Amino acid sequence: MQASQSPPPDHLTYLREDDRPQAFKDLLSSLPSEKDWVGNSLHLYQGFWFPSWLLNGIFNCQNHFQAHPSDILLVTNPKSGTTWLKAILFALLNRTKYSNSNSQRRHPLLTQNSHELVPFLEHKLYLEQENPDLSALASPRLFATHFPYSSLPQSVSDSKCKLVYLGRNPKDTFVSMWHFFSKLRPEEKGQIPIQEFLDQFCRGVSPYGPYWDHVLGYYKASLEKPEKVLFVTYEQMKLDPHAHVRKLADFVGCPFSEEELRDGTVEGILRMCSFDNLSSLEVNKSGKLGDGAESKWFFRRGEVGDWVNYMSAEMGERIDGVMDEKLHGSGLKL
Ligand code: PAP
Repeated sequence: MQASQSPPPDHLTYLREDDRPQAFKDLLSSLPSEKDWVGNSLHLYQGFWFPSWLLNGIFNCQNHFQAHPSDILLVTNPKSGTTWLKAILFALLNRTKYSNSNSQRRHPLLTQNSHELVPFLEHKLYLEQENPDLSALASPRLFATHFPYSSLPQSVSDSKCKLVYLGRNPKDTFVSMWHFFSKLRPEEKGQIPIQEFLDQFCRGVSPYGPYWDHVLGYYKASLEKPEKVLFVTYEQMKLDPHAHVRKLADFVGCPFSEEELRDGTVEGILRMCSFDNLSSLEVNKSGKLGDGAESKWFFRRGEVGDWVNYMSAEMGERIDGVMDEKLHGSGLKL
C-alpha cells in the first residue's frame, strides 16, 4: 500500500505522535499497523483499526468510563451523520429549556457546533484526561462515540444506558470520508487518490473499520437488546425525519406530548438541525473544533446518493460486493 509519509499539517497537533510512555509504545508496536492517507498509523486492536493518536483515549475510556443507567450514547462510524444526530439528540433532550415559550434563552446550537455540545468519549473526554470528572454533568448525560460494539467499556454493557446507532450507506460514507481525509492532508498533497483509498476501505482498513463489522455489531445488538440499542440509518432519517425523531424521543425516554406534536415542536427541531440551517450559521462556517479540524468540514453536501458524483459504477459495485458478502445472512441492507 502506498501512503503519505509526510507529517500532518501543523495545525493538526492532535495527529502528532507525541512522547508516550514506553509501555504504550511497546503495546503499539505489538499491534498490526498500516499508514493512512493523512500520514497517521492505524493499529488493529480488538479486531478494529484505530488511529494511533486515539488509542490512549480508547484505553482510558475502556478502563475508567462508568456508565449511568440514564446515559445516552450516540454511536456512529465516522462520516455517517454524527454531527447531525448529535444536534438532533441535543435539541430533543433540551427542548423544554430552549422552547419557543422560553425564547429568551438563545439555543446553544446557534452558537456552538454540536461536537462541542455533545462530547466524544474517546476523542475528547478520555483523550484529554485519563479519568475526567463527569460528575457535574446533568442527567441524562449525552455522549458520542465511534467505539465498535465489542470494544465498548464494560460499564456500558453492564448498565441500563441506551445506545443510538446511526448507520449510513457505505458508498456515501466512503465518499464523505475521502473528502474529509483529503482536507486533513497538507494542501500541496491534494486529494487522496480515490481508487487507492477504496482499496484500503475494501480491505477493511479505515478508522474504526472494517466498516461492515462496525455496523453489524450494533445491528445484531439492536435485534438482541432492542430496549438498549436503537439502530437507525441516515437514509431513514432523511426519508422520514419526523417519524424518526419521534422514534428517537420514545427510545431515549422523552416522548413528545400530544401538545408538542400539535404545536410543531418536532418540526422546530428538524428545522433547527437541518443541513441548510446548521451549515449557514457563523459558528459552523468559520469556527474550528478543538482538534484543529474546521467546523465547515463537517457540513459538505448532506445528501443521500452523492457517491455517484465521485465513484464509477464499477467502484460502487466493488463496495456493494464486499458489503453483500460480509452482511450475508444478517438481514441488514444499507
Ligand atoms: P464525524 O463522524 O467525523 O463527526 P459526520 O458528522 O458523521 O462526521 O460526517 C459529516 C457528514 O454528515 C457529511 O456528509 P457528506 O460528506 O456526505 O456531505 C455532512 O455533510 C453530513 N451532515 C452534517 N450535518 C448534517 C445535517 N444537519 N443534515 C444532514 N447531513 C449532515
